[in-house]
Amino acid sequence: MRVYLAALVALLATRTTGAPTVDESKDADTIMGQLQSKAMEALVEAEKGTPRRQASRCSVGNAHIRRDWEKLGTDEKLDYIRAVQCLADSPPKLPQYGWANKNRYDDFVAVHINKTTSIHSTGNFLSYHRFFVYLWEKALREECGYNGYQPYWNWFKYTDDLGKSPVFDGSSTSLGGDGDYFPHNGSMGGGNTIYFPPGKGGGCVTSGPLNLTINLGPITPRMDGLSPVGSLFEWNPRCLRRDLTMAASRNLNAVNLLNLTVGDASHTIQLFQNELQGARTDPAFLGMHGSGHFAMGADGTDLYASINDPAFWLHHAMLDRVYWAWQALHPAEKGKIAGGTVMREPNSPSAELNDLLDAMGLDTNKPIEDLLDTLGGTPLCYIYE
Ligand SMILES: [Cu+2]
Repeated sequence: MRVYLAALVALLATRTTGAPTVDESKDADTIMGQLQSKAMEALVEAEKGTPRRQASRCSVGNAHIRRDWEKLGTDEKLDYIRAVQCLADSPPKLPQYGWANKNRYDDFVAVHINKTTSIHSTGNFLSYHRFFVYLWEKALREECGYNGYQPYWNWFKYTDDLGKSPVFDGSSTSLGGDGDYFPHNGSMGGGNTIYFPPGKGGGCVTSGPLNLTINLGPITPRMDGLSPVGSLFEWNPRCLRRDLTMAASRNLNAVNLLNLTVGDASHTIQLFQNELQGARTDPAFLGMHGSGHFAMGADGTDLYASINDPAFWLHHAMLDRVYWAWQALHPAEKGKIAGGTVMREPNSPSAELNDLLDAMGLDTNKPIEDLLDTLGGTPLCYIYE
């Protein structure tokens, strides 16, 4: 009863002030934890007395839980890593397109490359990537026997030294460490407006348990010293490269998180998604999406083929976590979308809720509206912890 009352009081406070109250003096990780708790309270409250939810088989109580990589046990991390390697070692299932997709992981890479200009800076950016991470999680589980759910990279820790992050520390329970040293002149983000000096890597990832040969891309690498292939689906077998870049990871901070979730950029879906993607009128702002990609550096800077880096999935799960929390805390906006259908063409036709998200054979296509509720059961049923 006490818990219920506390939740109700918190919800009423949220409703009356119009924005959830968080202690803005705290660090980003603590603020995200507060937002996470308030999001859960709001979801529990919203479920009470909602006929659709009661009829649905999915509820907060039985939803799958996506967790911080750091919070997984050793066996859980090893199970995830094993399943990623399994997809990379399995034959492709989408041979029909004639792409250089040589394994099952490459199927996802090839679909992302193919869809790039219709899933970024568009009205389906958030829903498509949510769908995509779900399909990846499903493949890990159903095709490679992974027992858990998609973990996320908690951006807000180790921003000053990504090499200490359990995701990137190069240990046997990481997704590999920094790339080997490769002399270069840094990377350019934000449409060549933002300069990132070189880190200590830039070359092949040789540490950690994964043994990946990547086959597609790079298409638009932003790191000096990486050359694009001549065509989108050319076969270019090589190692995965990283250049852990703290000048980018430091954008993943409390000021930007607060702006997105309780501040000026939190009020509408359009403001929220533009801020998340760095589509401000200020071109020198990268947003959290781009900041995470440039923090990985090297292959991670390639809008088309950054998915070759297995940290892509943990980064996009974290983006989805922020979106999920924002949705729970902005009930009037959570079912809306905003934006066009072609990248960098604001005058392209508007995205609509019944537009199909094209999985290109990875799964059946789904309308955007089916992906807006992670507890909707169509097909999603998960929460973040
Ligand atoms: Cu993408």
